[in-house]
Amino acid sequence: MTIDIITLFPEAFECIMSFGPIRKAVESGSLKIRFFNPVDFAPHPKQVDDEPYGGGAGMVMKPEPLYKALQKAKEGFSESYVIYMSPQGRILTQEKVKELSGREHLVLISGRYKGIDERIMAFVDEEISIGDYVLSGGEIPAMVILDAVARLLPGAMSDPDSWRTDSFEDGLLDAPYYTRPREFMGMEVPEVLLSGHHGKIEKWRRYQRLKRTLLKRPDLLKKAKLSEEDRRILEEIKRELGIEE
Ligand code: 4FV
Repeated sequence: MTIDIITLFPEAFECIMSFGPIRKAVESGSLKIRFFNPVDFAPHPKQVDDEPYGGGAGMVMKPEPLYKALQKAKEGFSESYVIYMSPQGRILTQEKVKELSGREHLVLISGRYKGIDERIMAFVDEEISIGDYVLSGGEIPAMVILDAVARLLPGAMSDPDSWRTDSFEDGLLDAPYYTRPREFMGMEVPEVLLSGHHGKIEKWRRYQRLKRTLLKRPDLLKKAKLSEEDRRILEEIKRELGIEE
């Protein structure tokens, strides 16, 4: 897949592209990343922002340089999916990440200043937010999508199966992890994990995922794929912890 990023600061991405799943996905050929800087599409004197009509503080990104950068990025692609990163967007989820990782061409528009001229939204397929707070630019949100999508691509992860047990994979939070040493600061590793009994270990991890999701993100349980056994375990945990409905 190709992920194009429209940004005034392409240099901001150099670091996260130089290691980990993003670099490995690019090296394995499953991912191509390109940058389009609106400045390169702005007529002299290269103005990419201007005052907002109607007054008010801050500046707005001008439509023409953004439009030309977008047209250039879409050249040669039959199907491009254009995303504008903004607080007005739907909050990014792993479900959305998986959907995006199946596409051939993504264009991520990273705004700056107060945002982009609203007329560019006519060329945007989806608005996505990474959370209910305000950043100084859309670059970090674009990096979030880049990392979350890249790690699902062939060649990105040393253990391709690793993401299968990730949080949200089946709508639940992940189980706790332990590694050597067996004893740390007086704290032991749960016995079952040392038993080598994979059935018991799987059961324990499922129990932990259900319990942690119930305690930390009960909202997720509504959408999670739960078996009858899961529901029975959840009722048992609620009884144990005295959690009312
Ligand atoms: C943001 C977010 C975000 C708003 C104005 C960039 C800033 C500035 N994007 N999720 N939260 N964007 O705060 O995606 O241009």
